Amino acid sequence: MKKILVTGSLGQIGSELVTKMRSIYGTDHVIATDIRDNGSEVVKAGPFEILDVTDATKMYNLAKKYEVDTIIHLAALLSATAEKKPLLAWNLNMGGLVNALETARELNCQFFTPSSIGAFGPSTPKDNTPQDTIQRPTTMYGVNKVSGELLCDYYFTKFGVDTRGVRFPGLISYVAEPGGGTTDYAVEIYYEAVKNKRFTSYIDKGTYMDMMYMPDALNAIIDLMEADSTKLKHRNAFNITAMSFAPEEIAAEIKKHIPEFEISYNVDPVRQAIANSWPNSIDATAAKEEWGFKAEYNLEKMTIDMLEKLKRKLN
Ligand code: VAH
Repeated sequence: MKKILVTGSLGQIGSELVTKMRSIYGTDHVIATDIRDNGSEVVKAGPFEILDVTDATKMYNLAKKYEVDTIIHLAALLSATAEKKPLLAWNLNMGGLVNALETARELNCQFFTPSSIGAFGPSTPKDNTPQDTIQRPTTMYGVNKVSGELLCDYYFTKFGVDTRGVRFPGLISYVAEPGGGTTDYAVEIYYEAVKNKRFTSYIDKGTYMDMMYMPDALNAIIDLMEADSTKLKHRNAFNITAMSFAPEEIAAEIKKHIPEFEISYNVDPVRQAIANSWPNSIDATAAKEEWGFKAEYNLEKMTIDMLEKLKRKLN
């Protein structure tokens, strides 16, 4: 039976992935860790440890103490924050990753860490971006993600560590609010629609980015980690996506449910420049063929669920 250590467990992905994995593998089989204790259900419902991922010794000791066989490494700074604090981002994103990979190597653990559409740059083909293509990102986050992909492949070929990863698009969820991303406008718009029936977007109209609803992201992680390794031609990391839209399109979908909802624009040049450097849409054929990736939610279905869940959460 799997025994899993998750870093960044209180973040946007971790806070839902830990709960879902505990329901599948057993509460005591999923050890949640994060740099702080926020008293949430993730902390209270099962094993939780404080862990700063730049502390290699503590990470190794925790993995050994709980005799884990799987490491899900999520702790990282996202694109907009990384652009504001590039050296902190390099030290945390790459230092944490090396520590997690070394722990996985020494304790023979299976390993997952996410990459991102941020691993592509302005010279990457923007439409239906291929699985294997040019990756010259112009953000520190993108440099971290491309370096991370290469490092994870190196640990697989050099040391035989079973490393796997996906290039996540923007993730949309109603449980833990994301922090410091470029695609987070697509989360905030739902909160503002429910609370104020209006939203000012920092990303300009006509800016297309790949997106995915969190339930599909969680299933992708679990499906990839359970996949038959002999079928994997790629490892770090697979293109996956569910939809691609621009701000005016998500606004129009919300208006179908909240007719008085209005969107306006106050473009943030930093996050707009990041968004402009990313693909408009990516091709997920390799993930579909090698491990059966599929997304259940499109923009229409996600909007129905997000608005329903947020009306309950906020009211
Ligand atoms: C970000 N949500 O905006 C993250 C993600 C593809 C975007 O990597 O930085």
